[in-house]
Amino acid sequence: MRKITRRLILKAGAALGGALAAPGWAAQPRRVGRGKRLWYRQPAREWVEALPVGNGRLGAMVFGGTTRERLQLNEDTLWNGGPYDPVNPNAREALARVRELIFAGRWAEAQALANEKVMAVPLKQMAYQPVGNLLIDMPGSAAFVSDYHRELDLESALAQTRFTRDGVTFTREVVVSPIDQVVAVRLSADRPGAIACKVWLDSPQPGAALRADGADLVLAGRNAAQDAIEGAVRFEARLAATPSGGQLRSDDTGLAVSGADEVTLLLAIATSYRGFDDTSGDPAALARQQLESARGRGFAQIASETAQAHRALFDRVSLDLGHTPAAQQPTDERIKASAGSDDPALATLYFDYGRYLLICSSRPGSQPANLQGIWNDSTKPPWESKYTININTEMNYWPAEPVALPECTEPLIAMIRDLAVTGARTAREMYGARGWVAHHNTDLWRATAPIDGAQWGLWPTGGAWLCMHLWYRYDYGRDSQYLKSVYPLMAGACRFFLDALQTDPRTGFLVTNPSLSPENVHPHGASLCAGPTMDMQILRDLFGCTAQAAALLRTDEAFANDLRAARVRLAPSKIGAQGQLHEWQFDWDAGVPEPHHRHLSHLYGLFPSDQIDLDDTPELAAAARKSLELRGDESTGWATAWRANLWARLRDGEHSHRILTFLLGPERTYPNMFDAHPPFQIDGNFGGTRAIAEMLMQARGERVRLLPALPRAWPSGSITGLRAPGRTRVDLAWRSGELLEARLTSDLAGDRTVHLGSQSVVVRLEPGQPMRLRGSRLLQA
Ligand code: FUC
Repeated sequence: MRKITRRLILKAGAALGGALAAPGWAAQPRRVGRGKRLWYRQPAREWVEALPVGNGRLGAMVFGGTTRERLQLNEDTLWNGGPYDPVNPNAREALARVRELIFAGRWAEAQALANEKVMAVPLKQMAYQPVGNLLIDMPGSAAFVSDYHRELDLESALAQTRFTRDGVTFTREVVVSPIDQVVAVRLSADRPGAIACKVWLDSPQPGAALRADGADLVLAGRNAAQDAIEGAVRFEARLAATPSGGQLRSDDTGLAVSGADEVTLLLAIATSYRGFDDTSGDPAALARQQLESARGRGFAQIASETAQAHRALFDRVSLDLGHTPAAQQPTDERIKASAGSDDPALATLYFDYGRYLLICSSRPGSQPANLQGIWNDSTKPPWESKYTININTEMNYWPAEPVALPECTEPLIAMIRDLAVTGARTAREMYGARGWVAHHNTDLWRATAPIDGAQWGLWPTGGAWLCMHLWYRYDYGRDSQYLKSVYPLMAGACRFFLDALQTDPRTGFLVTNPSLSPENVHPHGASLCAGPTMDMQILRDLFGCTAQAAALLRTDEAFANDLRAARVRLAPSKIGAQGQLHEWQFDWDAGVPEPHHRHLSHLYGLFPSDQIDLDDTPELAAAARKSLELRGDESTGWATAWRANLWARLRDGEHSHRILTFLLGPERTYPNMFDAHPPFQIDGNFGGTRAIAEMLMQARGERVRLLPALPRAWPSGSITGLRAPGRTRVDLAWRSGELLEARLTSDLAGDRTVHLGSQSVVVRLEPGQPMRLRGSRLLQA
């Protein structure tokens, strides 16, 4: 290994003059097929063809109809129910027996008892809800429409519909402003006085009623009860129309505009939700206030400030995987043709769309992205469109740090703060333990008890896994004030396990009990077990980083020592008779009823964790590979995305790309590019985005691996603005499958080990001084 010294850096710095002009990252001129946008030649016929816009809190799906426009609306705090505590009062007493039965090998009996005594009341959590629709009817027939075009511009976060009828070209633009907190719509035409429309709001929520309030329209309602939990959320939407020219009339059925040159619609939506234990907000006052401050600002200003705020995040990363003529087709046609076409730019679009969706569904102050981000049109959404924290919520945030969107994790961090409160009660009452615990799901009310049924829900490691995202945020950003603020959450999650872990009488190792390997039934007629591999891997990570955090913060030395002592007593990952990684403490993998189970829980150690690594733990990496082969390549959307990440970690770019091709094809990607579980679930979009990043660069601690899984299908390309731990920025360009140039920049001085194939060099980064490495031998520039 070569060491690159300070003297060499100075030399590299001197050579920097030419770096920005290097062909790899020259700005691409905008041409058809190059724009970062989704586009179509027809209106959306169904919801999965409509285009999502959002500001983290407010979301809309834009259909782009020619006689009726529909904006399907969401607000991220409109969920069923109200504050509730689902801990089962019988759970604690029954748990001792459940544990005994599990250690005695009577797993099915343990599961039956747990189902009878331990599970949450109610057994389900609350569902995320749609607000309703903003509808715009325009006169004229769809039959006389020509030159139809509909698009979503990922850079300006603007959805646009354009068409011609009776010689007039109509344009409709939609943005959701993170600054003004309104949905803004502009209707315009190329002939004066041509805009006529009727505008109104509807809602599937109980008792929702529409009325005119002066010139505004107001829709007020409340949420529904569910599973005997009373609805406690009130909401209000307020809509104002500002026509230029023409006339505006409003009554309790809607607004009518005629003879206008242009109309701007502004829509504010608010609820009474103030927190998981407080629904005393005043939605009418909030919506009025939001609308008042946006009114009079004009669509152009709102849209340009929205674009500016969006681009401040979106423009941090730029990916180019090359373009072929396939990229000139409409997005739905590209998806349909993707399996047989050479269209590397489709992967680029998927990557850009993933970043777009994260920015639009998870902004500071909003709720975290749920199973559908913020976009849900059903009052009975799949899996309640809530937070499934045995993979799906974590996957939503897999791209955040590497694609330089750390702010987008703030809602997740805020949710973990809430869970540490509600989960402390669950820990105490259900387990008699300190700290806090969250099982496999949570909702707006931050419920933490086990739900659905023991075979899915009695998994105590959801909160622990979420806490890893607290650590990633620190590791990438190295802000010790931030670490101090989240350390108590990590310590609380650890404290629960210090109390709740059991000594396995067979092996003497510390194990979780009861637990399960997410949603997988083992050969003994149950999921419940002790010490599934995933739990051990997650706790090894959590105890390790929490002890490290305590050391960095110079606090809790004795506690950190307890964590280190417990960590080495956790049952290790093991290799089984098939050469596979054990999913459980026993070598059960060959006998499972569902060999292609979608979850890859025991491979957590390979990704997202790095406990298993080709260089550091080659035997375990080979076993993980075997397990991955046994599970197969094609699965549900998110599970396919996880597979692509895992193969990238095994540095098999061809395999990863093959899986990604399936993910981007019509079976797993809807025409609007939303991931298909099926049905729509946004995690696959985010997991796929991370997989693309992971194929190009992998980083852990102070180690950076360049182009670890570059497939032949992406022979030349570049990416700028990726992030690695230690506030490190990584820019890369490659040609004919070979590294052209890499540029590492950090404002923290320190060594980084850079790997490329079998080459590696240690470079010393100095604040703000880019370090350039050239070619397949990593020569300093
Ligand atoms: C887990 C998965 C399902 C689905 C659901 C939301 O239960 O096993 O596939 O993604 O979450």
